[in-house]
Amino acid sequence: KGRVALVTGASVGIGAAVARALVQQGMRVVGCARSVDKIEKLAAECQSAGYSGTLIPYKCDLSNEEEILSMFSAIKTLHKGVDVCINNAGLAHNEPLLSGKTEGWRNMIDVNVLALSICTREAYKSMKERNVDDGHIININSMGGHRMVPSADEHFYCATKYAVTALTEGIRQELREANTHIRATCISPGIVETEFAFRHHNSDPEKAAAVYESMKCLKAEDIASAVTFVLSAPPHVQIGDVQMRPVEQVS
Ligand code: NJP
Repeated sequence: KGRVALVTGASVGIGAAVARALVQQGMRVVGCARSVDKIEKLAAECQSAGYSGTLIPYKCDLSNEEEILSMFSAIKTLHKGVDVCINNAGLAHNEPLLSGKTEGWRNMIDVNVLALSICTREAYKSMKERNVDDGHIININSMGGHRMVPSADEHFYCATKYAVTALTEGIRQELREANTHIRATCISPGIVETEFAFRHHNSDPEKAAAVYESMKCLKAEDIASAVTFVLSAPPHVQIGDVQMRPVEQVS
């Protein structure tokens, strides 16, 4: 309560659900994305619902480091700093390894890997300069960050999420070496019913329809519940990774 959380990719899907849940719990949430109008709408909804926290919309293209650094500097000026950083923004282009376009690969690395790393470094800097010892970095990973999906369209995306698995463990180790009690966790969902999942199967709409019809997918709110669970763990508990799939998902 009263803490400042940054949620990246807060305009739709999982990020919007996480932002809403944290505002409901009384946090001051800076929600960023390119479509800031959607975050403004969500902020108004949170206010009308009478939630005790606030949602502050911030327009930021996370593939641009200068925009990320300006955002952290604005957060420092207006809200003193960040106590919790939820690295949620992510994307998947269907670009196989043997035929995909470099541009699509680069975009996935920029947002899924580099933006997450830059935000983590800047959030840690902000926590350290204010002696925040109970901060938390939460990375929204994927089950694709733990096993390769047998679909050429998803191989590069999986590689970026394997990077998130390695980065989360590396961040945890560096935080310990720095002698802080700041924690690092990743949450690894299977299929979640969001625009991401629909877009991802665009290349084969029949396949998408079959997947969605055949199983009850996770909801964005399920991931938001995992985030609030992780944040509510007692200070001595380090949750490394929460893997969650729909019951009916096989791979
Ligand atoms: O995705 P989606 P989800 N700069 O597409 C933002 C992981 N995941 O909520 O800029 C700034 O609905 C974008 O905002 P905008 C997945 O890998 C998902 O499902 O306005 N923001 C939007 O808010 C990802 O890490 C599934 O377009 C940028 C958000 O990112 C996380 O969950 C399964 C941006 C994407 O919203 C959230 O995914 C899984 C940029 N350059 C893992 N580019 C699943 N849904 O099935 C994108 O295993 N964003």
